[in-house]
Amino acid sequence: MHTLAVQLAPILGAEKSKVPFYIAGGLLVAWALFVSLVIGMRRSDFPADTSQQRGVMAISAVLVLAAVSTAVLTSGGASSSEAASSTATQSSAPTVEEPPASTTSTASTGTPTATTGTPAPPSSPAAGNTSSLKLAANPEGQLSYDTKQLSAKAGSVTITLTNASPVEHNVAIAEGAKVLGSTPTFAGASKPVTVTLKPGKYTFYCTVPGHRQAGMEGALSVS
Ligand SMILES: [Cu+2]
Repeated sequence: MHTLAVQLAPILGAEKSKVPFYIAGGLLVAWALFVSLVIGMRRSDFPADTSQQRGVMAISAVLVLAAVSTAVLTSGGASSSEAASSTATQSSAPTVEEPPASTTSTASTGTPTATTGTPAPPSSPAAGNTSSLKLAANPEGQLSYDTKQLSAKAGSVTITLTNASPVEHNVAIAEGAKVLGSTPTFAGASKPVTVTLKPGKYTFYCTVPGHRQAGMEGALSVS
């Protein structure tokens, strides 16, 4: 019975929490040996009847269930298939079961720090700023804004134009001769225009013909 020595070796070396698993597994192996060797070989008429057959099957089922369940309980989260296979290969059970438990714990603790470690998508520091500016056309219909000087931080710059007059206006943001963005041309409402700007000197003006020349323009300073 050198298989018994194989059974006892991991039991003595294993931690106490796995003892129920080895007891149940040992009982299962002992039962299998008993049925196959003692009864099966010496008694040719076995199983004698169906009740005896059912008794052997019932005891076998209970022992397999006990071995699998104790394997699952003592292995700390290993799947039932791993537990079932470890009952078949008893001697390698302690080394097989330890790695999955440790890898799952490091994986679960690793993910939260990974998600909190990168809160925002990569972007330049300047792009993080958002400036919101207000501009109004003359409410009496004169061709002028309420200011000729605006300033903003580099990044996303929004100018909201309020035009309470009956004359249609807009506001465009330009760098030199290049228009970077503009509101629609409208009257009796407020509409925004948003552009992303680096530090520098820009202009804003109304693109309705004649309005810029009449005075609807100003300087936009971005720092
Ligand atoms: Cu205008």
